[in-house]
Amino acid sequence: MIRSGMFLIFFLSSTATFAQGSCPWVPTLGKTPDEVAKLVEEKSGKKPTKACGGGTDFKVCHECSAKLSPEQWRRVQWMLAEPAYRDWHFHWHQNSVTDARTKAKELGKSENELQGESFFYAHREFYRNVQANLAAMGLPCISPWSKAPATMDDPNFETIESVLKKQALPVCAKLDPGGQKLKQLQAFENERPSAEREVNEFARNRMAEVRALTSPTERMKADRKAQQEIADARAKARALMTNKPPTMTPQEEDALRRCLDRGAVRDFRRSHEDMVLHGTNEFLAKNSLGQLGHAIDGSWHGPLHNLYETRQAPDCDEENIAPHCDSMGDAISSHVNMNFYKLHGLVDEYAEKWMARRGFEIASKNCEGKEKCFQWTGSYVGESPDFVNGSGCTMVHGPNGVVAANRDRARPSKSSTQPSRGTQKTKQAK
Ligand SMILES: [Cu+2]
Repeated sequence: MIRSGMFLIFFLSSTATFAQGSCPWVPTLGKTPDEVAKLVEEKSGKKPTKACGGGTDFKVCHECSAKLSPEQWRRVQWMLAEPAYRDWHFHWHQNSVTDARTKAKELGKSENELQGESFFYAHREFYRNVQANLAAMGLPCISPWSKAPATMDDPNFETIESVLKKQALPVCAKLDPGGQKLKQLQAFENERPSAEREVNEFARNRMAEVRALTSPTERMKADRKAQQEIADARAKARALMTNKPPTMTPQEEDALRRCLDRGAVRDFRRSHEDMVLHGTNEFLAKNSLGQLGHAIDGSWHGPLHNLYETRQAPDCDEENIAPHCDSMGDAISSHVNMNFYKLHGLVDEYAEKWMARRGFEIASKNCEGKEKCFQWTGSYVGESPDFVNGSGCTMVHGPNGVVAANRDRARPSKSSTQPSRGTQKTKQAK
């Protein structure tokens, strides 16, 4: 069911100024960098000379900006919010693994490697399409986060820090005005998993011994003894930890713990080590591009999405396709969010670094006759919208806001084998 609000928008379509062939978006998928640059020049009247992040593939911009105003961003959001665009990104995540599996069998290659390459490849296409469309409208392109923070507290990674600050709930500030206790508790929580792993293993072994006993009385006695030993081991492990929890009453600790229960921050802190590791020369030398992509996709990429996840507006259900439905936590909406491009631009920096180390200057699906060219093997992009006058062009923004045009095209057809999208909440696939 389409929400009544959406009906209103679609009825407006009969009065919209949209006409066949007047789709404002520049289609970039599968085009060479020169072809994209030419399209940008035609629309904007200026030859693009800059790449904002990424390599030569991205030389489609006039200028780069760390941040666009919400109004500027909204202009390209109309394209990204198109139902067919949402489906494109969503189904890419749904289908890229299957595609890699099929291709791996055909080529006798590793599935993970092909998937990892496609992860870079497809996101490059998403990224480039946004950059080109911003430039075509005469707007600056969005610069990615340029490097991984050396530590979680690296001042160069201000955006992360500002998110952390924003996420500190007011109630936490009240409980712990200087934030010291929270920091202590956080350090303690970060150290705890490794300490607990050992105790858990000890507990597992001890309980296996108990279960192996056949006499019920002996088993009961042994169980009591084992429980005590496990409790002692837990207390000992806590005592050996470098970071201690702050001294406070159990109630206070409980309340403070709730402040810490910002899962996204915690997860990102845990995966931050990988973020640094994946950029080291040793890691880049040892792994193929596909392995690198697969490693990033499976470690810090997801937590970084979650870190920037904002609560989806209450009216953003499965049917609401409006541009403000741009939560970073779901593949149906994350690509509508500006931070997605900052994040995937950063992901792409790793691919660039990998290529540079090996002397590649360009990457192409067809390197024939080209020098220093990395030939993509995993290059699954899924089904992109038709930007000329089809499924990628059902909404056009007018001077006073939304003009949604062409009612027939507003919902792309979905095959019954495809999962319902809005209900998918994938933690890694975004
Ligand atoms: Cu992502």
